[in-house]
Amino acid sequence: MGGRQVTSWQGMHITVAGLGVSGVSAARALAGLGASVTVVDGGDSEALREKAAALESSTEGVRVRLGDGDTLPEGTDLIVTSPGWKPTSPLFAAAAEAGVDVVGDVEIAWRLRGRDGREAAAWLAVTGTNGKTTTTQMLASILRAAGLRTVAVGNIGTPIIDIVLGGEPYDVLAVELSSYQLHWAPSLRAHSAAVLNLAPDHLDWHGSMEAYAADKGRIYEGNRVACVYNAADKATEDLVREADVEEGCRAIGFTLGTPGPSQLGVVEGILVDRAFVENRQKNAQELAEVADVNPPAPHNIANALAAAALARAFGVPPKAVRDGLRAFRPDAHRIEHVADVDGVAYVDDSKATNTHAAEASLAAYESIVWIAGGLAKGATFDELVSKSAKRLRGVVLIGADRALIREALARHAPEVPVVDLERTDTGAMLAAVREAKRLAAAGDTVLLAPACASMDMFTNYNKRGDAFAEAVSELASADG
Ligand code: UMA
Repeated sequence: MGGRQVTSWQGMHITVAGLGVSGVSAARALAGLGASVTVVDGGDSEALREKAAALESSTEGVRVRLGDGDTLPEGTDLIVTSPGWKPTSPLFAAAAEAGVDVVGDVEIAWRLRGRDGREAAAWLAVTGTNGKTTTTQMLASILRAAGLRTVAVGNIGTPIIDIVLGGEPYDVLAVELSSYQLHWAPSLRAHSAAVLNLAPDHLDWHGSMEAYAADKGRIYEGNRVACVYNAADKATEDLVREADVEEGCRAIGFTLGTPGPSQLGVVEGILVDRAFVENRQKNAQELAEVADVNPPAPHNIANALAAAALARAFGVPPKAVRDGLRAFRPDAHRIEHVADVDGVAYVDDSKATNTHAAEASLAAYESIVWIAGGLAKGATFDELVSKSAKRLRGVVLIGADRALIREALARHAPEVPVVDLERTDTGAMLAAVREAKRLAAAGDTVLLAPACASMDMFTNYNKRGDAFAEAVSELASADG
């Protein structure tokens, strides 16, 4: 990847790989700058056809080719890829052969910033295997509390090109970046950045753990003020050490313990800053109380400390950290930690209404009592159950299509105890939580991740999640 810096897009022939969220955003922006854009996508569904027609008719200079994601369009000067495309894709092999560069939408956004003549907003960037969306949202909340014009963008779902070219003036952006996006953004140089943690993930895409870590580590390249790392995760600190940063850029750690100099940490229930204070050998600055973090679970306190470190690197005062953390509300019913009772965590992922979402939340815990079932909407459960079997301590089934899950469990996890409640009434949730509690041991997680829609029993998934939380609190107070 040569990293050729393009200054004029007029008349360039650009191939955009992927007609997803980032592909549509990139195609519109580049055509708007005068490029001639061909979007290619390996898919050819009805939905993609409709999307292609809408894009072609609304944007001059864009044409879409569906059903072939492998062949390089004639005359391509540059490929702008969506993050999901693997580096080993045949399209990129063809590009390499033809001497054509491949970059991602984040790289394009970086090159386009400040185009309107205004000073470009600074980028505070967040990556990590887990917690990056929450941390990015917390960071945006803190920056807003400081009176700054900001928005949370990137992997979080809002394509960053749209924000950079959108015309709205921002002081600073809270940017969530995935390892894929980092891979395709060679010239990105953030003001400051954080890697929250590093665990094996997306290895099929990156090829190896080393390649995955190296792509995550790119977030620190060229940082100007702070590289924020997790003191409990040495791999993140190693990435800081390996990064080539601007003169004077500091390594800032966060820890759930007492912070050393140049760290943020926790002392007697208080989040404290020993990095961005005068005389950090002796002084510490109180930022917020642990109780200001929503929810105050350990992994989330770590997220809050990382967000606070980035905000402080940008010069945000301590009070705004507290106010921003207080104002932050996690997305409801999305892997929401409801309570800890007798050493068992109760987690509401009622929003997991399909197997894909349920698989993601089941992957987040080691030993699980799983509450599942509802309306399957034609789904099958073999893959989900076989992938998750080793994590299951027990299963409680509710809802209309629970037999489908029960049969998949019998096939792929015959040794896991299953309680089939044979109920579809609203009150079944209390019985389900009671059964789950009975199956769980200290250290386990009781996880509501139904992999099904809720409408057989509840008005919607919000009501299902609320019923779960009420049942947990009822059982906890009955105990207490
Ligand atoms: N496609 C092909 N060939 C391929 C791969 C994909 O033709 O080899 C086509 C698909 O048919 C589809 C399109 O490309 O039409 C999808 O592209 P994409 O998978 O890159 O998805 P986008 O819709 O552009 O969304 C991407 C991010 N997706 C991924 O990284 C997989 C979104 O992150 C992000 O919100 C969005 O850009 C805006 O920046 C999602 C995600 O799952 C949330 N991220 C992963 C994660 O968080 O773990 C990294």
